[in-house]
Amino acid sequence: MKRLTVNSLTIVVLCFLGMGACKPKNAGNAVSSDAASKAYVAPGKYDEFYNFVSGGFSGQMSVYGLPSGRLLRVIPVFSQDPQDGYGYSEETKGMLNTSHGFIPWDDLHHIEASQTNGEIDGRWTFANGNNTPRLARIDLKTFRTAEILEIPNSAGNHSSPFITENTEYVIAGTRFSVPLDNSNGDVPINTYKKNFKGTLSFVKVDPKSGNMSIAFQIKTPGVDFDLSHAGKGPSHGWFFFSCYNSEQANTLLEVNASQRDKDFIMAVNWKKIEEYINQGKGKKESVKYAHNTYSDVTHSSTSTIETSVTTIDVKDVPDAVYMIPCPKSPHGCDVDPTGEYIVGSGKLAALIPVFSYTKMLKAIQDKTFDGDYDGIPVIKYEAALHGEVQKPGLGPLHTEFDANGNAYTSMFVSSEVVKWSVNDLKVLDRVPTYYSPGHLSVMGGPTAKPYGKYMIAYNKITKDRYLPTGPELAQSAQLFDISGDKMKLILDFPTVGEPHYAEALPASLIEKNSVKIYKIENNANPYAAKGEAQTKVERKGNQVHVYMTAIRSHLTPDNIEGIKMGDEVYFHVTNLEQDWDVPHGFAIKGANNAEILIMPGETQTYKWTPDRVGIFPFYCTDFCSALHQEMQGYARVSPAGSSTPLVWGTNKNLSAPANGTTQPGSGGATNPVKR
Ligand code: RUQ
Ligand code: CUA
Repeated sequence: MKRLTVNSLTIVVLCFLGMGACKPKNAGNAVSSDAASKAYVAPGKYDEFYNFVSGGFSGQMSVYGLPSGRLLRVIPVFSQDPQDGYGYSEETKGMLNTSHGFIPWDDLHHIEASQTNGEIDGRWTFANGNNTPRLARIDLKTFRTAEILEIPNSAGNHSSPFITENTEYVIAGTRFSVPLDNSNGDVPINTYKKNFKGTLSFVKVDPKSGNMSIAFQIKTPGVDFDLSHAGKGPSHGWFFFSCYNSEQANTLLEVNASQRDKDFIMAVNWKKIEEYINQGKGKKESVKYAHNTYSDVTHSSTSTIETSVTTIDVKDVPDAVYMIPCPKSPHGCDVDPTGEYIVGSGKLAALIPVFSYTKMLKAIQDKTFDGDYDGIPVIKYEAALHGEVQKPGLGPLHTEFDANGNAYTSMFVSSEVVKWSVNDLKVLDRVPTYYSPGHLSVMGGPTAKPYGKYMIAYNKITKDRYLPTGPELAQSAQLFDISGDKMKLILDFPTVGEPHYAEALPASLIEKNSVKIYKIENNANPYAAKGEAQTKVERKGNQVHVYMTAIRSHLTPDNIEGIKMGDEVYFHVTNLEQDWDVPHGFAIKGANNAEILIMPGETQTYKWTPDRVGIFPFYCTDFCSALHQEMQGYARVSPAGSSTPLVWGTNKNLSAPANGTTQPGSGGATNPVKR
């Protein structure tokens, strides 16, 4: 038995270290036409589900209809997006502000949909920024990023943004332990064990507005937190975090953090910690982190630098935190729909341990401990264990659940998805995937009420599957019908970015809440022109502010003179349309900027610093009407110090034709435009 384990582990390690992924023989199985018809959604019909998929190193979130696999939209979150000017317009730049300044990129790994009573409620999705630790909230009424919160005392926000069953908290567990922000960080790296700490941030979500705030951070020993899930039902009040590097290595982790036979799942009784915090046991620490929100009324972001956070040391919360041993570098940490079973997936393990919440509680009560880890009681492995799934495959990563008591685990090394029964831990079915699956997503899989029906695997490597695109190949998604006993491949398609986690929402939850326009009368952007009569151009020192409007099919003003070298020009463009789906865009020649896209009733600002004298055409970038190509204009840039007066207008002669002199720039009155 022992020997077998060692052998399989050797294979696992070899696959991991040297060979990359093992490709199963029949992975290339064709999708039968019968199966493929299950993925067919007629033109004009909505998909039943929409899968919100992390973009990984693209920093964005993509939304695919399922079962069709049609890409619906890419939602910009942590990266600038030239498609709609997110992070380029003056109003949205603040969303990407951090304590390090403006950061136009992050690595988005996980998606979590807001829940009420353990069920998806269709209000928000959350996302983690892995590199410069951040949490984002996306408003599903607009498919826009509404809020980004930086996480202090953290580095690599990987164990995130998992939530509790009523969205009380969204979690941010640090991947890298580091010296905390207000300690002396100028220490030798090999003092890791002494100076490096982990943190688990519990971020409160306002039930009405969704606004996030850090309630408290738990300071932990210097392990790496990988993933987590909240308890639900009976285990509501607990959170479970997988951690690796319990060796506390600071170099060559692939070897040095793979020494111990078991790492841990950390079980955190957050209800109890709330009590400690309410009793004043927390400590205020000064830190610096950005909190950015976006308003649909001012159509602007506000970025605030927060300066304090409440921390509590794991040593000061007796009876609230326990360690459960979990074999070999656990990755996924998943809780079944009943809330009773906690599945730990050891990347280097040849079995899947399933823990029982009830047994864990009993072990705590009976103090069935196996010593402690840095002062945290370690529960005896067998005492918390419901059982092990034997020979599930190699390299288990993530597990999701259907509504019938089945679990689905992705196997990175043996490149397959394995279906097993949560009750008796028997393997029921296995299907090959094309190369190595990372996460998988069952519809409603992490909730208390899974919808089941489909499971989608997001694969890391796709050699031979798609048309070669040079050295880097497209990532792959594979959709399986799981309505029967056997999983059936019904579709595969390439994806954008590098998908990790994904969560699916029924179309019906999204459709009913969708915003169609922003009411122009509610527009509180300080630079809004709520009608052509309010358009104007103002000089303030070297700043030129253009209050511009857009309506089919002209911009007002569309002729502007009097801009000079050395000026910064701000085009504040208000879209006057009040019809659904009529955005206008704006761009000007030579601007070091992306376009901006302005929704009906909204104002967005485009900054341009002219670099030479001349005439600069600008135009609407969105094909908005039959006369969209006519939606254009000119800006004239004169030398610094020249006497060209500031004049503007649409359908108005700016220069006096008789003597060729320019009229004084007194007004932005626009001659009536015939439509
Ligand atoms: S991860 S492939 Cu960043 Cu969620 Cu597991
Ligand atoms: Cu407005 Cu094209």
